[in-house]
Amino acid sequence: MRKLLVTGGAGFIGSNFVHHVLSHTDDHVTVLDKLTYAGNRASLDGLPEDRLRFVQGDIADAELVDGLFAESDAVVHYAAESHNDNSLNDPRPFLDTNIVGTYTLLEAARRHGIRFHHISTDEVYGDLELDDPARFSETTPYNPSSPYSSTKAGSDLLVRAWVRSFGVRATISNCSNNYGPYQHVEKFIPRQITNVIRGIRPKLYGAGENVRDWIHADDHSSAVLTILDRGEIGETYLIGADGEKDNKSVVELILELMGEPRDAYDHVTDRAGHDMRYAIDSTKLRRELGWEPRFRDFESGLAAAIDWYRTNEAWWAPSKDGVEAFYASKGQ
Ligand code: NAD
Ligand code: TDX
Repeated sequence: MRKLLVTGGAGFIGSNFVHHVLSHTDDHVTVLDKLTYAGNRASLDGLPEDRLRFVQGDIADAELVDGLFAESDAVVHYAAESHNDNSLNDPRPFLDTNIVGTYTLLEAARRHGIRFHHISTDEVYGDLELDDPARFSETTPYNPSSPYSSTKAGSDLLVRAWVRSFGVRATISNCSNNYGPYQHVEKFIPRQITNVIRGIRPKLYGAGENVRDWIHADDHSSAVLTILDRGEIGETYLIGADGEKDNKSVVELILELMGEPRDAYDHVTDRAGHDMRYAIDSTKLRRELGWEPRFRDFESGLAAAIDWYRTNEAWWAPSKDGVEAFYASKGQ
């Protein structure tokens, strides 16, 4: 029986991983989460209480972190400020959590000699042209565009340095865009679904040609558990499920699945520095660790997510008006 510490376990992907671990292993999980605007304790409701402990706190709190590392066998680090649009508005929390917070965890991992898995993003590689046949791989040079992605890139480089200089037993994964239940309504897909539910027209940044490589959050979780169990220390693994789609097609599909005309959306002010295209080549993870995604049909995964937002309005409604007021103030 392993004792796992999961940072950011009340967020979208972290909570998915906690659900996944508790249903696929005998592990006991401690979640460390600050419960920022993005964290929601209710995302962990219904899980077995004898195998899950929740600690509210900051990953940059060295004393708290040290005590929790002393009681754990391994750490999976999801906690982050995660939204590009927020990072353009106020970068400071991104530096505090993504850089200083990760540093604080690495120092504790070093002191306690503990296995550490760092969750990161494909955005550290910058973006690709629409007609570029290339996809990101583990050897693509870092070239982040936004305050968010540059702080994630910085956190990845800290992990690599702590592996090489101090022998920390860490792995890193960089995943593409996730979708599924429990995602905050600030993000693209939940924003458009909940807009339609509320009778608001979906909002597409710029021309909507930008491409994201979508993966279901359940597939991200199974990949992370695979890397935690079988990944080689010091290695980086890219996680992706061959799900490239342009934003315009995604909005049109959401409208169609929700019974609305496919063109019932607005074009709004584009994001500053908007990355054009992300695309992941996950050959290394598949070949070396034998991982495969289960959700290969985006349309049915999206339909299930739409059902979830329809039946779980109490989960997202408290955030919706504030998020839309923030976007409206920026013409988005
Ligand atoms: P999220 O914003 O939904 O959740 C982040 C969680 O971290 C929240 O529960 C929040 O309360 C917590 N948190 C924030 N600051 C904290 C702090 N200082 N101390 C403790 N807890 C804190 O984000 P997400 O979409 O679930 O992303 C989780 C991780 O996965 C991030 O590291 C992100 O970079 C990475 N990632 C996300 C995606 C995606 O598509 N969403 C893709 C690839 C990688
Ligand atoms: O209302 C919108 N309209 C729109 O066209 C919003 C919120 C977004 N967009 C566009 C911007 C992007 O091209 O949709 C795309 C996806 O936007 P986000 O959901 O904000 O995701 P992105 O910026 O791609 O980053 C996400 O994937 C990588 C996560 O938020 C990151 O945490 C992760 O690292």
